[in-house]
Amino acid sequence: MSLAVVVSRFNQALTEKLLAGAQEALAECGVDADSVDVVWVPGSFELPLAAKRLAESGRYDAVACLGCVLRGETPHFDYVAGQAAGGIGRVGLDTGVPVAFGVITADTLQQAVERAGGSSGNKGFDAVMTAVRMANLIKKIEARAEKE
Ligand code: INI
Repeated sequence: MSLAVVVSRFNQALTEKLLAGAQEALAECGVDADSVDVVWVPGSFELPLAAKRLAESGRYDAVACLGCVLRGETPHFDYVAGQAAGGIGRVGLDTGVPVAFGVITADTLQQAVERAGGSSGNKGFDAVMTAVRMANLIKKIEARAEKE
C-alpha cells in the first residue's frame, strides 16, 4: 500500500493536527511510513491540482487531501471550499485513484478545532481510513475483473 497525503498550509495549526491524525490512521492500518509521501500546498484551493499530479504519477494506491476552510465575512469560503470539494472529487473520477476529502469546512474556529482531534474526531484520521479502504476495494475489484 503506497499513499500520498497532501496537506494545506493555510490554517496550519489545525492542518498539522489533521496530519497527526492521518499518521495515526496509517499506523493503525499497518501502512509503512516509508511508503507514504507527504506534500504541502499553500491552501485548500491548491489541493486538487497536487492530488491530480500525484494520482497521475501511478506511484500511489490512494491520495488523502487535508485542509481547513473557515467561513469568514466574505463569500471567499464558498469558492475555496467548493473548488476543493469539487476538484478533489473530480480527480478521483478522472484518474481512477481514490482521493479522500479530509478538508474541514466550518463556520467557526471552535467547530474546526472539534474536527481536528477534538470532540468530533479527526478528519485527517477519517480521510486516511477512507483512502486505505477505497484502495483495498479497488484492488479487489481489479483482481475480480482479472479472474473473469
Ligand atoms: N485556504 C484554506 O485552506 N482555508 C481557508 O480558510 C482559506 N481562506 O479563508 O481564505 C484559504 N484561502 C487560500 C486559498 O486556498 C488559496 O491558497 C489562495 O486563494 C491562492 O490560490
